[in-house]
Amino acid sequence: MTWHILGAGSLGCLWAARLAAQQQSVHLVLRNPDSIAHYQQTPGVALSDASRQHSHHYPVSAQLADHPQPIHKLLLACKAYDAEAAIAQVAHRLGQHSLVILLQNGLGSQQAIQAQLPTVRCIAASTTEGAYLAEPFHSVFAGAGHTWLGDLRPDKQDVPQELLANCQAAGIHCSWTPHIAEHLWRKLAINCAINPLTVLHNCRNGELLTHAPQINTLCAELQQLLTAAGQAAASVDLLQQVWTVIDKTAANSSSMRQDVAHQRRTEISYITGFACAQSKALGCYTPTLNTLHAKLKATLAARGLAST
Ligand code: NAD
Ligand code: KPL
Repeated sequence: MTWHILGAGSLGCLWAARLAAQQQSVHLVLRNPDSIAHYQQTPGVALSDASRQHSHHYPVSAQLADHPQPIHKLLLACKAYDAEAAIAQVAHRLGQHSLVILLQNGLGSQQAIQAQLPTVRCIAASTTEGAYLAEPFHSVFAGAGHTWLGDLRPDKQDVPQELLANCQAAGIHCSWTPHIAEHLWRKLAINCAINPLTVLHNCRNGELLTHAPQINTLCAELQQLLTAAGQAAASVDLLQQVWTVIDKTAANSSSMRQDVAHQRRTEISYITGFACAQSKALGCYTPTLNTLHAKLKATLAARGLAST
């Protein structure tokens, strides 16, 4: 079955290249005719390994959102803040047998899209893979990882075997989980504990060791929040997990710090923004988290970046 990939950035091109390498039929859905024209000047989607010594091009076709072809399998690979608008552009091409994989970080966009498409099966993904763009349509696979896939609706748990087989055949390490919400909330909490502080202290992940008391307080509040949100399982050993991630990624800049360094919009509304909104709605006491979010917004605004 044909894949459509909406969002031809780092992860969208990474997926497109790997699927195309296995002769799976893939179409990129690009923003506008200029983007199509730009893409047509290239030899196709390019994929390099982390060393950038080996690159391959894949002549994947490209189309616009208003193309008449129905979409059966869609990978939505844009940023969380673009997701609702992007899906709205192709909603008329989706049917009740379509599958949509939502690759967005954080939380909030996935639920909004499932509400926007009540009859379409939306599968949320949580990935530890890492990629960046060397240039437009050229993805560098910077970090191998694993992708968890699962349905946000508890009543829809039949495993989409063909989809998983397609991904695995393309070398995409992935597994199905009936507990995707738990994965997403845990990743959200880890992102809340690490990413904003790396921006506020302008430091690499490992340097957060010098801010241990703040991280410990933050994790205690996040644990309370996860429990109040019905995600107690995601809160187990959160502090230990945060320190493990900090240790394993000590030399890295968090994705949020990289966004700020490149003057790109962050996904703050879907990370600390979502956590603070949930905390308020659930009546949790999370003063450290709230202050962190407010400081982050002020820092972004001072740098001329969107604070939503
Ligand atoms: P990206 O910015 O590299 O790519 C997103 C692409 O979507 C851009 O090319 C953008 O132009 C396109 N897009 C947005 N709206 C569109 C529309 N309406 N029509 C067509 N194209 C549209 O982003 P990314 O790094 O690939 O990340 C995608 C998501 O995956 C994010 O939520 C990110 O946090 C998450 N994620 C990324 C990585 C990574 O290593 N890159 C790792 C884990 C999670
Ligand atoms: O996921 C991450 C990110 O940079 O977005 C890490 C740093 C691994 C955890 O917050």
